[in-house]
Amino acid sequence: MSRSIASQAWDKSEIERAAALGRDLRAQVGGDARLFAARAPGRVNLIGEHTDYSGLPVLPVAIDRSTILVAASLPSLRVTLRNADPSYPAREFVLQTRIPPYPAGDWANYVKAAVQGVIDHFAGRGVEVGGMSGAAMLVDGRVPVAAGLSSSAALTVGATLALMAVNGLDLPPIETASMVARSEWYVGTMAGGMDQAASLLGQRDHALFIEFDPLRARPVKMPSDAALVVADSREIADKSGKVRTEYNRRVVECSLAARLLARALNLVGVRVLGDVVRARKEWNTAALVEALRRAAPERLDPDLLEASALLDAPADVVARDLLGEGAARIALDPARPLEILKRARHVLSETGRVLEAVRALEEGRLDEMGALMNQSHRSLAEDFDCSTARLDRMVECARGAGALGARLTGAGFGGSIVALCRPADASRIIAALVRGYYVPSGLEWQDACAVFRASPGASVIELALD
Ligand code: NG1
Repeated sequence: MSRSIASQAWDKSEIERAAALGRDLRAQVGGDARLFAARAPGRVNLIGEHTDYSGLPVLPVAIDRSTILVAASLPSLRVTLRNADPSYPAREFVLQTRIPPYPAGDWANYVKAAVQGVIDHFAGRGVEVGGMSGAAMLVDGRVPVAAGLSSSAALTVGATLALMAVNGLDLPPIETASMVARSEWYVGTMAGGMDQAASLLGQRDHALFIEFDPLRARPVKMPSDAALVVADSREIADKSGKVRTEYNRRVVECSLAARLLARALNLVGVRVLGDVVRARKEWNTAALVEALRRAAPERLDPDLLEASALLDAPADVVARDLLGEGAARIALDPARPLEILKRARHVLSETGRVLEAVRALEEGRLDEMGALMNQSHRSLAEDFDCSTARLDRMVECARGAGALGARLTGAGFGGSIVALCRPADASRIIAALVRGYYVPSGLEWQDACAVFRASPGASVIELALD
């Protein structure tokens, strides 16, 4: 097997996985078909958690765990989809202007999200959906699922690149990242775009300083004396259920905080906290939090009546702006008040930490980077209420064994932690997690806890099988 388009981003095992998928797909579609293989990594976020949907920066790395998706064009509008893991059932759907999703939780919705994104984007550039080719796709995902490592973004990015390749469509990576940034809205998560950008724009041995509105990314070299231990709590952070409700609630709380702050500061056109930060060149967390404290109670009723009075806007308009409309409208638990002050304090202080973290990494000040990660975890636990007792225990274990810093990574509510350490300390930290967390919890640890490396972003190649 060789690659007709050379790409140094793929490692040997990924090429082998693509070749195996390619042979299987060729048996399905016939020997003459052109085969394309997309490789899309997951990501681990070093710092900047729950800031992306406020339009504020993040600092993730693309990881050396990837999804490989092989595709061939079909002479129809059909998309057929199979997964190398038989627990994910085969699916088939048709390219059309509005693709109806499968019921919530279906794995193939991430592929539908990708396909819908490509259709919508290229419709604006004169590509009619009726003129596109469908595709036969075969997937092999090795990014741990529901672990806060963005297996969903890896699948969505892989499917996006594969569908574009079979249709001869191309975009610069930054534009592809903007296009797929909103794709998970299709599955009902109001996600911010970090995961897709990290998967597409990652660079070997670099973290990415990603900013939004407009999307841009700058690689930040990982110091050679730094290592990353990533450990999955095996507490399922499943975005199709309770975690999605919690996540979307945080999105609403943050955008309400932004609007209240904007009113207090006489700013117009504000949707998210990032708009406030961008409007105030000389901002600092303490001053903005104080302004919010003066402008509104710390928590507000979920019926939004009080919010509407404070914003001096009709309640139905406030509800539509914050919760969306129609089938996509977010339902808020009427018994739980919306936390405004705590959420804003996390997002604003986390933004400050991201900016300091970039400087600390660039200057090789790993102790400082570790301290910022520890502060981030605390803020996520205390102000954002998205840690769990198990994640807290793992973070403690890692720090106790010599990690320079450790924190939950991703949305939280389960999922993984990331620990920053000196390479020589990594095995001691893993051993401490095994002894202090996995064994007492009766959990398998072999595939759950490892040193991860920053890997290159997603790419697509044409396969030439022997
Ligand atoms: P994970 O951990 O992959 O579910 C989620 C969002 C990100 C970001 C983080 C929190 C999705 C698909 N991704 O990540 O955009 O908001 O939480 O920083 O929901």
